[in-house]
Amino acid sequence: MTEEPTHRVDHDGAVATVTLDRPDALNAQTRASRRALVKDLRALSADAAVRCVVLTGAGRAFCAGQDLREEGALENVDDMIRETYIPIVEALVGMPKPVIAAINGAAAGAGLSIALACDQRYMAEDAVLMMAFSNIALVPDCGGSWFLTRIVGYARAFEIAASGRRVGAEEALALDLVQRVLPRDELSAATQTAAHELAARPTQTLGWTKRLMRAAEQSPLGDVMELEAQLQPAAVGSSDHAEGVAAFLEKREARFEGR
Ligand code: T3D
Repeated sequence: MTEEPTHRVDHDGAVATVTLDRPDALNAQTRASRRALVKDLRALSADAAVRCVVLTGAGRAFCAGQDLREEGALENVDDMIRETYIPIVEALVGMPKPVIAAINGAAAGAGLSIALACDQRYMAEDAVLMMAFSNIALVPDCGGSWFLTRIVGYARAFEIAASGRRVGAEEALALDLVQRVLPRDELSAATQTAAHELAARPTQTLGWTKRLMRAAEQSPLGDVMELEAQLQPAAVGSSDHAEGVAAFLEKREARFEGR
């Protein structure tokens, strides 16, 4: 039996858009949907023609987290997390190119964790973020506690997680949980414009920048400066660096190719 696709991947030039596509379940995720997602995220990671990824949801939600109707979802939950949730986060964080979440509607539970694992978040003005885990007496997973604490600090992160309340767009922007808030009907176009702009930047170097800044969140200054010293020779040797310097000296726009 062929399984229904649970997300789709659309390509437009160097931008790939991954749309979680179970709208009747608010794009809640099952074990099978997460396996399929991991596979495609890894493929996008390896595809040099893709220079920016957008992650969004079909219908009125971004992602409601775990599908609470999935039979057997809680069997061997620790292994399930290791096998399917953690690899999604690792694929997004380790993606050697920018990933923008276009939060078109509710991002709840692991759905919020997944959005927080992206590099940037654009949010529809009527969308909500929810650390829904405590509402069903679960602890945060999929990296949610790590990302939220780093972005908003311990006290605010704990309050949001413990209450399980809805965080609206205005508050999310003020807390830097999202970088832009847009009317719902403008979200997709604005995200695509930003994605195409990012895709025209020196992609390989942005991948290394991601790596450095993620390391900076958890490593001492000396370690990060050492990693900078290790990565800079590769950046210096890149054709995009040569193009960037040439464009600067010739007073023209650089045409980066991502390598
Ligand atoms: O459990 C494990 O395996 C461990 C791993 C856990 C990871 C997690 O993600 S735990 C957290 C799971 N997610 C939630 O608890 C979120 C539950 N959903 C909500 O809180 C709300 O639905 C939303 C805030 C997302 C949206 O609210 P609203 O008012 O816009 O919609 P609604 O009316 O609550 O939901 C609409 C429908 O979607 C409804 O179905 P119905 O009545 O129309 O047939 C609702 O049951 C369904 N739905 C919403 N979330 C889920 C879901 N169905 C399955 N799984 C869901 N997560």
